[in-house]
Amino acid sequence: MKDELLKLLNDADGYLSGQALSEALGVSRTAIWKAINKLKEEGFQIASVRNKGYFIEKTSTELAESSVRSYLSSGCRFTSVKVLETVDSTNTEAKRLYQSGLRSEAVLLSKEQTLGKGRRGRSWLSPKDEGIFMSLLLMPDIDPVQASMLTLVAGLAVSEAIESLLDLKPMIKWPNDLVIDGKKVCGILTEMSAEMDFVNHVIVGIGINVNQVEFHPDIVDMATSLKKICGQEVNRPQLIGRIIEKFEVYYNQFLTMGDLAFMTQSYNDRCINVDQELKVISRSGELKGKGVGIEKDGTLQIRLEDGTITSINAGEVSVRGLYGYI
Ligand code: BT5
Repeated sequence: MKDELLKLLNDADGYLSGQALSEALGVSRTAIWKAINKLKEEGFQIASVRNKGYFIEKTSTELAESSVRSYLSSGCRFTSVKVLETVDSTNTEAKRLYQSGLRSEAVLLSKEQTLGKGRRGRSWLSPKDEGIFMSLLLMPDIDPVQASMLTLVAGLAVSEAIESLLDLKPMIKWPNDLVIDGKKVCGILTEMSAEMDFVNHVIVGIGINVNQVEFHPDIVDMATSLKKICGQEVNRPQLIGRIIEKFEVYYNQFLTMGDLAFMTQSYNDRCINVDQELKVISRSGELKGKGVGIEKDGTLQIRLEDGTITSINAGEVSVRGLYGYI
């Protein structure tokens, strides 16, 4: 109830009366008063004014630990949220944190990256103060072959988080890109340290072009940002909070079920590769076909030109649309 109360306060434009809150949450006004006191004890700045009700001090849109935390519910599994001024790569830093002994799941953000990483040695351009550069350090009790599914969990979480705040529906280009109007707005890099049958840690790195409007010449034709699409500055801490919240829900379901059956439909609904002509480039050569959708193990099914269906694994292939970037 406390978390729902916090959400109502955070989303409100002005004061909310005790009566309105008790009706919205279906609890007594005394219960609201007690929950407000608990939130204050936790450090939330909530004003209570007679005859007006409650008002939460809006956190700044600056990227800071406190502003991100204010959007997270108190039961969030990620108890550690850290924001760095600058770093080579948040994924690399998360790995260093693990190596130096950190053993709790954590969220690591940086205002800029000087050596942001894409897949297979590619780079992720990460201009200061304009994007979201975030790594989730996870220690899931899963088989190493399941780790690539976390890229898809993150993709769905980011896409839904953006949609819920900005009324845009980013499509997912399997396995790791989000695309709006044919251009890339987010990329995900999942890295893992594992033994044959045991995962030490998984790092899910998420890069989102948020408030930049100028792009490096290398990517100007293929990249876009949320601000470019929706025409307004986007509140990064709020978006980060929403992403973590969505990710946590799906991550918990994934850990319980061990596969992605719970989200294949939502994923395929957003997957730009469904019914799209594809070229798959793998170590063993090239395949052409049409995307069918993901399976519960995270593989993408493709109907080949001869009508047979094959499944491809995220770790092994690069998928390109036959025409242009998508
Ligand atoms: C990705 O790789 O898309 C994964 C990107 C992951 C970035 C996050 S940021 C936080 C965390 N820390 C890290 O160091 N990395 C993660 P890939 O599919 O290989 O795409 C890389 C390609 O995307 C590059 O070769 C460029 O063509 C293009 N690219 C680079 N920067 C971009 C940007 N800001 N926006 C759109 N496209 C970009």
